[in-house]
Amino acid sequence: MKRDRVVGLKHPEDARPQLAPIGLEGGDQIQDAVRDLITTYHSLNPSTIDTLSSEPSPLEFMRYVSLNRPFVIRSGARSWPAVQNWNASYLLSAMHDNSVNVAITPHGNADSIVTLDAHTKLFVKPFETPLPFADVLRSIQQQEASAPSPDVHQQTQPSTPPIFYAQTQNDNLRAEYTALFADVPDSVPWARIALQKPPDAINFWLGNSRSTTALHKDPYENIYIQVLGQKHFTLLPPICAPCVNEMGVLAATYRPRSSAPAAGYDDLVMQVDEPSEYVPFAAWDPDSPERNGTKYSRLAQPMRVTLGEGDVLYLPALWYHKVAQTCDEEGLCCAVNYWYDVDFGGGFWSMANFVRGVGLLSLRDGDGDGEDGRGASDDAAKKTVDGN
Ligand SMILES: O=C(O)CCC(=O)C(=O)O
Repeated sequence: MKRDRVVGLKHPEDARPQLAPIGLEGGDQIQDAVRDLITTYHSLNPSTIDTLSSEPSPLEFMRYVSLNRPFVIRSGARSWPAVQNWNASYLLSAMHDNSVNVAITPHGNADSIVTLDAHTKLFVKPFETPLPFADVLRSIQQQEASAPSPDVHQQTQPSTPPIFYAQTQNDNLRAEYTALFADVPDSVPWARIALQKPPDAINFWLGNSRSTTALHKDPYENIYIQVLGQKHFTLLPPICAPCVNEMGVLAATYRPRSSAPAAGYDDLVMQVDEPSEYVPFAAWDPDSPERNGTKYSRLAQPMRVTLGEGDVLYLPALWYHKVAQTCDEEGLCCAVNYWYDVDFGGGFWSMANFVRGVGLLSLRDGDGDGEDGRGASDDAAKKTVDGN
C-alpha cells in the first residue's frame, strides 16, 4: 500500500508519542493528584450552600442531585401540620406512654469515636432500650434544663445524668411513631417524582442540646426537615474523604454496668462487641481541625448551615455531616427526615469510592508529614475500659 506523504517533519524522532500531560498543578506523585482533586473541586464549586426561596421543581431538584450539591429551603415546610402543631403537649397527647426506642450515652456521643489513650480508640454505639414516650420526653426536657447550654461545636460534653436521644434511624416514623405520621407527607413530592421511588426510611429525631451526631456519611439522598428548635450542620463533600482520617476502629456499645433495673443508666460502660469488628469511621473533627487530621485536612472547606423551624435541607448522598442542636423554649429539638436510596448507576458511586480508596492508599505511602494523627495523642477525655 502506498504510504501517505509527510511534509514539515524535521527529524523522524519528533513524531514519537510523548507522555500525556497529567495536568496536575503541584507535582507528579499520587499525593499531588489527591491534593489537586480537592483544590480543583473547591475552585469549581461555591463555598456556601444555595438557599432556595421555594420548593424546587423535580427537574431543578434533579440538577442538584446530579451535581451532588446541597441546598436549603427556608420555611419550605412551614405549612406542614408537624411544623404548625408539634410541641411538648401535642407530642404527649399523640404518643402517650407508647414504647419507643431511646439511645442513651454518658455525653450525648452516640456512634462516635472515644479516645482511650494516645494509641487506642473505640467506636462506641449508644445503649438502646425501649421506654414509655412520656418518660423519654420528660427526661430530654429535664436534662436540657439541668445545665447551661454547651458550645454547639464541642463533640462531647461532660454531663450527668446520661443523655437521651430518640433517634433510631429505622423508618421509626412509620413504626413506633405512627401516631405522628399523619402530620407529615408520606413522601416529598419533588423528590419522589425526580427520584422515581418512595423514601426508603422516614425518621423522627427528638433530643436536646446535649447530643451531637459525629461526622459521618450515609448512602442516601437525605431531605431533612427541622420541626422544633435548631440543628447546626457542618458539611463536607465526598471529595473530602482523604481529609477526614477514616480509620478502622474497634466497635463497642455502651451498657449499664449493673443489669439491676434500679441502677438506672448513670453508670454506663463501653462493652467491646462480640464478635469483634473494626468500623471505618472519620477520626477528624472539622471543629477541632488541629487534632487527628491527615495531610489533606487543611484543604477541606467545611460548610455550615443552621436549620430553623420549618426549614428544609437537601443533604446529598455521601456528604460528611456533623450535627449539633439547640432546643426551643420547651427544651426540645425535633426533626423528621426522608432517606431515598442513592442511585448506584452512572459514575457517582464508583468515583466516590475510588477517591476514598486512593486517598487512603496515599496516606499509607509512608511519607506522611505528621498530620495524620494515626497514633497521635489528643486532648480528648481519657477513658478506661474495665470489661465489667
Ligand atoms: O439530626 C441528627 O442528629 C443527625 C442527622 C443525620 O445524621 C442524618 O440525617 O443522616
